[in-house]
Parts: sequence; structure tokens; C-alpha cells
Amino acid sequence: MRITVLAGGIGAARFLTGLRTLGHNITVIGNNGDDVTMYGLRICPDLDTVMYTLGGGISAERGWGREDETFRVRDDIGAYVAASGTDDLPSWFGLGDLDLATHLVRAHWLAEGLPLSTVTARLCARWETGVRLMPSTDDPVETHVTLADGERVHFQEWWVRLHASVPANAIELFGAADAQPAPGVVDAIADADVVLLPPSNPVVSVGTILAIKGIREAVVATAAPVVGVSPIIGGAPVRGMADACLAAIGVETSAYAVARHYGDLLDGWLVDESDKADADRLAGDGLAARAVPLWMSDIDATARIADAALTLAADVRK
Ligand code: FO1
Repeated sequence: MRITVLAGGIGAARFLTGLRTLGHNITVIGNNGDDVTMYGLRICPDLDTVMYTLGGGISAERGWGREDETFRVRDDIGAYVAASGTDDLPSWFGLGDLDLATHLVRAHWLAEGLPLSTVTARLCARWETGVRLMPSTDDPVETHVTLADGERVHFQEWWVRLHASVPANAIELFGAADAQPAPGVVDAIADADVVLLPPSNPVVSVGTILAIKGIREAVVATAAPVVGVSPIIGGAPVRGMADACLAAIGVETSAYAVARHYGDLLDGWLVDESDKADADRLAGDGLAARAVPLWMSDIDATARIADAALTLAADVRK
């Protein structure tokens, strides 16, 4: 089957390791909302997290960046910060020495005029991911967060420097109005046999992919069943700070509320067995929802979740 997945970072990457074992033809549309330019380098955290995870190079402990990483460059930048007394360098963002190779190579190819989609395919050639990974857009987009006092900061500053501890009033994808889907993205959704929304952040991962003009429309229009896996278990995010993002857009942190937030995009929704009441309530609302164990504790458990998503897709096939 041709399966298209709209992916954020670590949650999606883990889900994909399980899905990949089922032996289908997988296209991954990656989120660019987390992208940021630092030291003149374009950094694409979610694309890299998927690439490193599927390529066996991710730091298992952190869930981002490389395994066996060192941070000598970051620490040396810290020495410039301390000596100069300036605070305008993003030394709070941990660019590892090995990870920097990816950003340097990406910067080189982008400077040669290659689009991000081509650069991503070239980077992935080394990692043998077993999937086709493409950015949601070749155009520069990035998520901006408006804080309670009205200040606007880049998503990474809110997420990493402030640990999302300062309430956000609004979260927007800057550049979305002028951005086009990357080549192949709309076709990958239209021609898929199944479209999956993995357990990714519904606001700053899947939400920002859908904010690119034409992508939401393609997901609504596809003949393929669209099945999502809840990123919320028992009223809390599986990982990360999705609750802070959901609060910013006025959506409750529950498997039920996230499904309602996706609305007519979904044909099916998987929740954890502990959230069976949410599944029953959604079924009452007319959505095919099923409760299964959703903790991605190891590769076998993750493959079973992916398999349950495909079974639900087959049952709701339009
Ligand atoms: N996350 C952190 O919490 N702290 C970091 O210093 C950090 C650095 C970093 C560098 C490269 C990269 O690809 C990802 C990095 N991340 C870091 C993760 C990144 O912030 C992710 O976008 C978010 O965790 C949301 O998925």
C-alpha cells in the first residue's frame, strides 16, 4: 500500500519505525514550522529527527540530534557569549558537533540554489531511511509564538529557551500565506491508499503542515481513508509539551478534544485503551474511533499501533 504520513518530530519518528516494519511504500511529509536560521544555517529539526531516527543515528536519550554527540562548538560559542557580554547569540540551542555537519551540508546545497525538497532527499540518501521524506514546503516558514505580554518569539525560543513555561496567546505559521506545498506533496496525499496522522503535536507539527495552502484541502479531498493516532493519553501528551500548545489555541488536552479539533479531516481515530470513554463519545458523534494500547514502548508495540491504524483505515475505507 502507498501510505502517506504527516509527521512532526520524535512521536512521528517512533511511529514510523513501527510502520516501516509492516512493509509498505511510505511517504513522509515533514513539518517545517520548527525550522529556524541560526548562525546563518537553516536548521530543520523535525526533518532531521525523522531522518536520524529511521537511519539509526538519533540520540535515543534526547530524541533529537545525534547519538554519540559532543557539544564542543556550542560550548566554545558560550565562551564568546560570556566574554562579549552579549546575549544575542542563541547559545541556549544545543547544536551538536556531528549534527552541525548536517546543517553545514544543507546550507551549502541551499546556497547552490537547490530547493529544500532536493536537499532533504540528498541528505536522506546517506541515512537509508526506507521511506520517502519530503518537507511540507520548499518556501521558508517558521512558527511564531505570541506570549501573554504580546512579545512574539520564534517557536524554538519558546520551546527550548523558555520550556513553554510562559503561556502563549497565539501560535502562527509565519510565511504560510506565501508558501506552496513542496513538489509531490499534494500528489502523495491524493494518490495514497491511506493517510495517517501519527501521534504528533496537533498544533505545531500536524497543524503547521496543514497550514500550508493546499495541504489541508488535499487531505479533505483524498479518496484515501485518513486515520489519526492520538498524541494524548489520559489527558497528558505522550511526549513534549502539546498541552501548552493546545491551551494556546483553546483546545482541551484530551484524546476526544484533539479528534474534534481535526474535525472533518478524520475518518478514523485511535485512542489509548485508558481513554476508551473518549472513543465511545466520538463514536456517538459519528467518528470511527477505537481504543488500543498506544504506548510506543518498543518496536513490536509500535508496529501493533501502526497495524491497528491500518486495520481501522481498511474498515472505514470510503
Ligand atoms: N531541543 C531541546 O530541548 N534543546 C535543544 O537544545 C535542542 C537543540 C536541537 C538541535 C537540533 C535539532 O534538530 C533539534 C533540537 N532540539 C532541541 C529539538 C527541537 O527543539 C524540536 O523542534 C522540539 O523539541 C520540538 O519537536
